[in-house]
Amino acid sequence: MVQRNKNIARLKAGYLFPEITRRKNALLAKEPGARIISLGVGNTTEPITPHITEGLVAAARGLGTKEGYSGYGEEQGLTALRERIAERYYNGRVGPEEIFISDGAKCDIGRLQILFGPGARIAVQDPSYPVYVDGAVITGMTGGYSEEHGGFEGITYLACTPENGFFPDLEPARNADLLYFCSPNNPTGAVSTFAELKRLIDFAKAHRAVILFDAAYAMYIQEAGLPRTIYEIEGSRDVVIEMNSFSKPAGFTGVRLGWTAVPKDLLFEDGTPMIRDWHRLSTTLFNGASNIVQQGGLAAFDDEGLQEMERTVAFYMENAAIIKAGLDDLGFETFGGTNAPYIWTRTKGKSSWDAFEEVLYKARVVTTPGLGFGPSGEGFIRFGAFGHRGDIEEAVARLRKVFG
Ligand code: PGU
Repeated sequence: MVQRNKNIARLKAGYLFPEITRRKNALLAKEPGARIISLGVGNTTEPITPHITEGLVAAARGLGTKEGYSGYGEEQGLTALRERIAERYYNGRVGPEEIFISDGAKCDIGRLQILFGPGARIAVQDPSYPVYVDGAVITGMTGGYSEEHGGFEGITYLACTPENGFFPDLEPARNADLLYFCSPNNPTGAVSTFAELKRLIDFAKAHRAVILFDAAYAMYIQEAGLPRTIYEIEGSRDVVIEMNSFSKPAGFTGVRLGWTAVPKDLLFEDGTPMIRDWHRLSTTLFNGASNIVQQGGLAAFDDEGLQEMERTVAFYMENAAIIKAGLDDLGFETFGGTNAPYIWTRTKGKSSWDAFEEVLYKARVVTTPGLGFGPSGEGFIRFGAFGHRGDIEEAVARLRKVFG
């Protein structure tokens, strides 16, 4: 018989978000009519805006014509799209030849683990998006799960708490090869400042590590004076790979489009440019994002598209403000929600799964338990700001009834 992949067997339980759906369905099985509002998984809800939709539709229609048809695309993605991202997003700090278009940030996080292989030692912010840790386990970078360590052996968890302003003490990551960092952060909603990212970069250089920077929520930053890409920090080009996504600003969670920037200055120990291996890997294991979708991305990055994305983000950020104000009124201690679509909420002493169950069963609102993001997530739950306005208002009204 075929042996089970021992790395996959090491994963503790199911992936966090399907587990939440399972618990929601358990309630629905008991009470088939229950009207549950989901503020759990960060899934967009609003229609794609008109100009971006038109980009998708025109591309799809074009495929049905002789002139508009195209097959396999350019290896790194549509040149026009890479040029537009280089110019309009990076202001030339990254060149089009350093951008790789993909089917989303999650998929690239997975492929990046393969780039570095099972020998790499990783450090993550704790709490963090579960794919960094689960992906590392699947790739064979870790040992088993240890209750004592509060996580997987071989992974360095860098606690991000209200007490340290959600910026970790980096020292424990001294021996790490890869530092996963996410800002604006999922799940805490914290945004790193220029000074903090400079510290991170200096640390990575001093210890010869690479930063894998997840900027999936960068377009949610509202305040001026905060870095929107880590490449705004000087000296970052030889130490950071940045991932980004159209999911949250353009509503492409189901459409699927993202990119990864790999500057030419990044080198492996033996002098090989990382971009060379990344090109080899991604052209071998991936055949490009859909040509239809890439045209949608191109529309998203022209003047009209950028304005539409700003309006979409503004809508979800109003949701965030409503949720945050509601929770604050009820005496919950909240973090985030001002530059990120997540409100990280202290559970007043309850365990995060107990708080999750309480909010689910009493208010019929789905959240995400903090522990699902790592050991330092215990004692918190995450509220996502994605939802129709009526549902957001209804959710807050229910929380008032239960906790008021
Ligand atoms: N990076 C971060 C930090 C994310 O929070 C998410 C989505 C992604 C990447 C994925 O981006 P794609 O471009 O759409 O692949 N996080 C959501 C959805 C859950 C999931 O499993 O992806 C969340 O609720 O945390």
